[in-house]
This record gives sequence, C-alpha cells and structure tokens, in this order.
Amino acid sequence: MNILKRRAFLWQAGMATAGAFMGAAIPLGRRAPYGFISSASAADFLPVAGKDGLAVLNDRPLSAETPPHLLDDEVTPTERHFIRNNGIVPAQMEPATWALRIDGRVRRPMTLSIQDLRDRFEVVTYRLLLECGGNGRARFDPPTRGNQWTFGAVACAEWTGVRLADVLDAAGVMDTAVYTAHEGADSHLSGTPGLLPISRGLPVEKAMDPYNLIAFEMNGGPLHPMNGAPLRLVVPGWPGSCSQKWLTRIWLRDVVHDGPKMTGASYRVPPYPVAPGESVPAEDMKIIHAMPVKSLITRPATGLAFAGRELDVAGHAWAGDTEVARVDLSINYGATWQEARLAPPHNPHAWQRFTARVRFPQAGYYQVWARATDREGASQPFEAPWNPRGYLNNALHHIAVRVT
Ligand SMILES: Nc1nc2c(c(=O)[nH]1)N[C@H]1C(S)=C(S)[C@@H](COP(=O)(O)O)O[C@H]1N2
Ligand SMILES: [Mo]
Repeated sequence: MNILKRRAFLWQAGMATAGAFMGAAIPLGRRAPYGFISSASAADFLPVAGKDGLAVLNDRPLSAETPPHLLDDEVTPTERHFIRNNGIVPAQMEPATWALRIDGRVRRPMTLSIQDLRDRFEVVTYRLLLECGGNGRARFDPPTRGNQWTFGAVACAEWTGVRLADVLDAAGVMDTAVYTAHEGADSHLSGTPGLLPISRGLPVEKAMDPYNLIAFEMNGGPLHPMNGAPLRLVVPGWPGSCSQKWLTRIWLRDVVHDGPKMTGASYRVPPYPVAPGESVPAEDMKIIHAMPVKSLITRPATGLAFAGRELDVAGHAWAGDTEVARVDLSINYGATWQEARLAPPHNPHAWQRFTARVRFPQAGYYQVWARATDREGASQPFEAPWNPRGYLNNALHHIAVRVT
C-alpha cells in the first residue's frame, strides 16, 4: 500500500483499531481522539534532510504535516514547518542566479536578483502564520478529496525578505490592475513543459498588505528546499497556496487571475450553506480570502496520563487578517469554559500564545477543548461547515488526558 492509501485506510479503520498501528502503550485505548492519527506509524515519518517528525500524507507530490505537540515553539523551527507541494520541485535552487520578473500591468517591468531585492528595498523580519486552506480536511464527513490534513498544516516561522508592496510600488502598478498572478519554478506532475502545477494570485488591495513578504530567509537561515528555496512569497492569513514557493514571476492582471488552482472548486467555497455531500455548481463557488479563527493545543501532547489534579495547557491561536481576542478551554465537553491567558501577537499576522492551568475535579478521562474567538466576535465552531473540497475546517481542537 502506498503512503496515501495506507493513511486513508488508517483513517477509515477508525479509533477501534488505531491503537494497533501505534505500537506504544496508549492510555486511552479505543477512545483515543482523532489527534492520535497525525502522529501515527513511525513508517510514515518523513525521510527528508532538514525535516524532523513530520507525518507524510502523500509522497508524490510530497505533503507532510507536523503533529500538534511538535508545534509548541513560538517560532516554528524550519525542521518542523509543514510541506505542501503540488508538483515536482525545481532541480535548481541557486540563490546567486535566481531571477524574479515583475511584469503585466505595471509601468516599469523589472527583473530582480535576490541581491537586487536586498539592495533596493528595506529588508524586514516578521513571524508569519502560514496555513494550508485544506488543513483539517480529514475531519469532514463525507470525506472530500485531497490531502487528509489533520491539524498540522500550519506554522509560524520567522521570515526575512522585502515587502511585496514595496516591490510592486517600485514597478508602478497601473490603475487597470486588479489581481496579482504568481509563478514558481516547480513543474507539473505530468512533466508537460510549460504547464504550472499551481499559480495563484491576490486582489491588488491584499497584495499591498505590508506584512506580505518576498522572503529569502527562514528563521535566520536559508529557506528549506521544500519550503520554496531560494525565494518565495509569504502571504500570512490567507490560504497557504497564495504564498508561491520557488518564486520566479509576479504579473499584474486586469482580470481575476485564472491560473491553475484559481478556478473551478480549487480554493473556493460555496457562499451559502450546503448539506454535507451536496454538489455545488462551479459558478457559485467563491475564492477563499482570509482564513478563519482557529487554535491548536500544543502542550501537552494528546494521550498524556499523569498523577495530580492540575495541568498546564498551552497552544497557539490565529485569525486570518484579524487578531484573536480570547481563547477559552473546557474539560467537560463545552458545558463550562475557562478563559486562558492570551498574549498579543509578536507582530501582526503572527500566531498568539495561550496558556492556562486546568484543574480536574477527580481522576478519570478528560478531553481538553480549546476555542478561540476573534476581534470581530467570530469563534470556532464545534463542527465546521462541509464544502465540496474540504477547506477551512476550523472546528475546535482537543487533546485527551487521563488523570490518575
Ligand atoms: N510553487 C509552488 N508554490 C506553492 C505550492 C506549490 O506546490 N508550488 N504549494 C502551495 C500551498 S497549497 C501551500 S499550503 C504552501 C505551503 O508552503 P510550505 O510547503 O512551505 O509549507 O505553499 C504554496 N506555494
Ligand atoms: Mo495548501
């Protein structure tokens, strides 16, 4: 069985048998929560240099996610940043000769080396949240096609580069431009020359967000080859697919970009509620903009068994283009809630730390649920609305613990 099929099988096999694949003792037995799957069989861990502990969802193209307890750092280490490839990675990633073309509806088309970017524009460093639009897809029922991400297609690394807005200003965006279009150096899985695996874009207003970077450093070092070395876009808060890796061209268009993965059902959702499994006419689907409010418990790892009555719980919360206002925890399936301490973001578009000490009334099995609410008052649902391609699943995360 290939990795993808095996994982799908693991998923469908359900909780009753998940333990058999785990090897190690599981204190929760068949009541292990879904969180166990992402840290499943050791054979699924990624054999890529410079990556550590990621679970592989697909090996061609490579997609791998990070188990929640390995995302506890404020700044996600490069080794733990998830990978989502749509095509074949470029053979050549040489920074010295890399060229970025800016053209289309601009007054001054330009070709820039990485050195030109460093010399001509202010170099800035920000912690930026990147989440795949399909993160959480595995929780939809009926299942939707695509990578069955559980929780870990999200990261907040420290990126260094120049502002996309500064580069666009230098190129002189024409009044007729409405959308950017991004191209990278990876090739289509079919091997067809000139066919791009993915080319997405942004409305010009969003492209001008000062926290969008054209990045050439990740966590103070070079970009990892699987995260777009030597140059990529980082567009925090919007689906990860907007953040073109191995970036070679940004062109400005006078229409909404219609490149691969911009049309049909790709990165689109119905603008009205639909029943699970319902088919939706393609022309009704709307392009996803900001990602919804979400949180992830990163400490302790799910499955903890411990003696005592108090437990320190921690995690991160984020909210697309806005900020998280509060995070609440429940140990009784949502009957009552306790507000967690919540830190402001290190900079706009970084995730926010939440911490809380939770007290358990007696020994036994508990689920600890986390629920974030953003500044606009939107909070995480108990179950995310189903959509044809399984995007935007921001349903509550929980861990399970046994108090002895
Ligand atoms: N050139 C290129 N850029 C790309 C992709 C890709 O396949 N090719 N995948 C996109 C998707 S769907 C996501 S979620 C992010 C993932 O970034 P990462 O692999 O660095 O985590 O990259 C985006 N940029
Ligand atoms: Mo993605």
